Amino acid sequence: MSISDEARAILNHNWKEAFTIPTSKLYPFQWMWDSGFVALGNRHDNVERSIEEIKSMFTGQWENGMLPHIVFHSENEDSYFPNHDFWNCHVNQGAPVSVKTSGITQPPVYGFVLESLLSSYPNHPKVINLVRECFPKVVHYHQFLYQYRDPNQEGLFFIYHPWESGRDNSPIWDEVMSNIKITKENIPPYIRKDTAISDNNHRPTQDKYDRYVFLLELGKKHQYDGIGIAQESPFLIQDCMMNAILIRSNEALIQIGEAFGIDTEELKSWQALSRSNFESKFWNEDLAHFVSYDLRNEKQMTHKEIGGYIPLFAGLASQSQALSIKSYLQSVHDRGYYLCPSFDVDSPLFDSKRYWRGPVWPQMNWMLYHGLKKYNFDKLAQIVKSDFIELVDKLGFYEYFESKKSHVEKLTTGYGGNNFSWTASTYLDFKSKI
Ligand code: 9WN
Repeated sequence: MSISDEARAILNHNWKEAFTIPTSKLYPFQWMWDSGFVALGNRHDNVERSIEEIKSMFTGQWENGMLPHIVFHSENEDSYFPNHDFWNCHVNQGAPVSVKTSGITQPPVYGFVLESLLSSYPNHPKVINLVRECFPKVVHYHQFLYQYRDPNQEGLFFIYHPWESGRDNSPIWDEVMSNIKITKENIPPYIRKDTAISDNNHRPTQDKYDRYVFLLELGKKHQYDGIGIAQESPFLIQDCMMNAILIRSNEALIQIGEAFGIDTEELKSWQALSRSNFESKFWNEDLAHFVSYDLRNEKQMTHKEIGGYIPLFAGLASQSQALSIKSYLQSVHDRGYYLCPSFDVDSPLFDSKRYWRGPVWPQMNWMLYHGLKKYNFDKLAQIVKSDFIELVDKLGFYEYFESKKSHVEKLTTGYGGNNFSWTASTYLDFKSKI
């Protein structure tokens, strides 16, 4: 079996009739941004499956527009914590009744996912129908972010839980998370499931999990409604990557809307506001990097990390900003790392094997590759693509990978879950000619 055939077999195995799970046991439900990347990988061999995948995701959309980070289609699975009972989303009257969901969101990828499907299949009637059907739903989701998550009307939305960022255990959250005081009274008892399935040394620590639960409970207390959360949450971050992805998806929706004759005035005004504040909020001249912003403590979070390269994907970097990022990444490559480590390789907080603290992540390489291409950094883009392919060819379809080349030489597997959907789909997308 070729390696691409293995990728197809993984996607077949993880397909559960109408949606794809990231991997069995560790993540047995539909995750929001994972599904977007899976739809991109599936489009080459089975675009009908990509269509189903996206439709299934939107069955979880809330009345206020929120797209949740997990849709629990299969309620009997008990290998994941926190499950639907723990989230108890019915504290919010607008949570869907037909499916159970989580109460937080994830990176807003669906605008650019729809655009990518459409550019692969501009005349496919089912793709066109999907775009027509989902366009208003994605706009509604973006409206939710601007309405409920942007208290100062800056066009930049906040997150209140590291799980929303998709980069759950990144060191950028450490300072804010460590300031949350945990007592027996402020979190309910709970039992983790992940450490029984995946290596403890690769997963977030118990201290982190206590704080994840604390923030979940805070969301629940406010019916998962952004407005009360903005007043109380100690974790209130305008994440650079999340906002860059929102802007990239807005741009995709504007293009689609214009081609389909749909009114895009509201989208354009959101986009103008977001773009106008992005640089002043997120660019850090001393680091020559984009960084995130701690809205609760009103300061930039001065770390070099992978989310700071995603503005390239949205075309938000000036030529000189893009050049500094490029030369930094080139130096990381020259110093013996696979691109792209998820955190600053020179920081004492860097850990090349622990969840989001240094390893390479498939979907991040996908966005970075397209970002570098946008600025015509073709050689570096090629390295980002071929490093990922080399890691998979050598280590298999894992959730994430060791970033230090000298360590990879001694390894036979990647890290986290195996037979992972976004790894398989990114592999197929990178290998395709479209
Ligand atoms: C919480 C599914 C998800 C990804 C995230 C990744 C991890 C979950 C967890 O797995 O997060 O959402 O339990 O650790 O960090 O990016 O979407 O693959």
